Amino acid sequence: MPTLAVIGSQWGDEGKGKITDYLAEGANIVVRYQGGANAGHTIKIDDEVFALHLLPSGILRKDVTAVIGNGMVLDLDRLEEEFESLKEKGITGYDLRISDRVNIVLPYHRTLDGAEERSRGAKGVGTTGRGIGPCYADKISREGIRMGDLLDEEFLRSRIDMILPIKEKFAATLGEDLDIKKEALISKLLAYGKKYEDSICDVSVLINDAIKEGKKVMFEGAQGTMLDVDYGTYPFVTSSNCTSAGICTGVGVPPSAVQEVVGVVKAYTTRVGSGPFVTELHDETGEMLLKNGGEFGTTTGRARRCGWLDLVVVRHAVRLNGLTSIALTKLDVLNGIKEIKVCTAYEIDGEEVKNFPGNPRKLENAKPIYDTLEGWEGWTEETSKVCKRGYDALPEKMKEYISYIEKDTGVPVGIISVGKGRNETIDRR
Ligand code: 2SA
Ligand code: GDP
Ligand code: MG
Repeated sequence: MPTLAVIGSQWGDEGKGKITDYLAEGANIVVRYQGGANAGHTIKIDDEVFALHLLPSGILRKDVTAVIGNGMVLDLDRLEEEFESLKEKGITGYDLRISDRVNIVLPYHRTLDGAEERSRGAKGVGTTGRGIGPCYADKISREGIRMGDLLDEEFLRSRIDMILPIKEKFAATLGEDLDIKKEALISKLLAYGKKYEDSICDVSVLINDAIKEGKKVMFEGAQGTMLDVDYGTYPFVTSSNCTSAGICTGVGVPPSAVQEVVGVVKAYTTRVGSGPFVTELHDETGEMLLKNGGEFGTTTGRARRCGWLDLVVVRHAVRLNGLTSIALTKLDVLNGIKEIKVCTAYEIDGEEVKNFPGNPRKLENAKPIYDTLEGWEGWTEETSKVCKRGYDALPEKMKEYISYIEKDTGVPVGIISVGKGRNETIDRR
């Protein structure tokens, strides 16, 4: 299949990094279409662990062109840090392209992110503090700086002259003095422009041409469906369209360009940050998932909230993204649990609700309706060995869990992940 998207089907951290890296074998291009340095995609190759925030997960495969699409928000200081950490691990010589239209995260976006969160008080979103919301807000209110602007000093100056006073006034209303050193900022941006001049391009032309030539193009999502600014748990969401719809505007391709859509589903649910989470567990099972799953933010280190698999959420993701298959991850974390619960619907004000509600007040009253499945207690085989033997070697109860998800969602589970490594993966596609 020449084009394929990898999308988070829950609240992010489903294992998109691992799955994108796995699927990127033989790919020509991996392009990210939304989000910024708030993302944290972890990839384990042999004994080395890589945490990517801005760079597409294909960057670790030789011969893959990694592309930063216009729908992202790009923090060039963080990009430097990311290159540095890859260099320390011996990764150099990649092919990176950056959209001329991508909006740049500036230092004042990070300051404003913190100031806005503080102003929200107890009702805060729990952002990553990476300036994501303020940068996207500037994009929409037409007060952003884009990558292509860094190549044109006169234009950049005129933009900065217009934008800075507006930002300073707004910051003052939140009690912040941005204290921006204008000339230093302009010089820094121009230097970045020079540095990346050869990488800056029209991503829409690049990707559409590649598709016409029959190249294998992958679209990598960040965060997840429930953090989508339109269809997630608004206002507790990120500021971009994480769903497959975001690919069209975030890369500059028509809907027909996306042929396969792989939804990454974690075998249970996690969420980092504030907002509703119907299947959240506040007991020892929740603690066990946190501990065994290593559920700590890849970017901020925050502990993730944990709970049972919520199929209301997954069906929402199936419909919104047009999932053609599921990559089911972290099944190994459920090892040893006697009974596994799966949420199939919510009870809200005495009624059974099967579709994820848009009204946050309704969600406050939602109670999970569970089905209980037998776990695969006592399964102790080494996962990479089992994976070599294939699907049939998995414990019966795990296969029943997988079939249950397929039946409920109507989508085949094409990839099964039972560990962090590339070789801890079963491919049934
Ligand atoms: P923001 O910073 O404006 O995008 O925050 C808005 C909400 O989106 C959530 N969010 C995330 N949720 C899960 N994973 C993310 N990436 C990191 C990771 C997060 C981390 O891989 O672990 O390290 O904390 C991510 N990015 C944004 C965020 O928690 C807010 O709820
Ligand atoms: P992403 O944001 O969706 O890319 O996910 P993160 O990288 O933030 O978090 C997923 C974490 O789970 C990472 O530490 C991965 O290495 C790890 N992981 C991925 N798949 C599996 C799996 O099948 N089993 C286990 N135990 N860990 C996994
Ligand atoms: Mg993550």
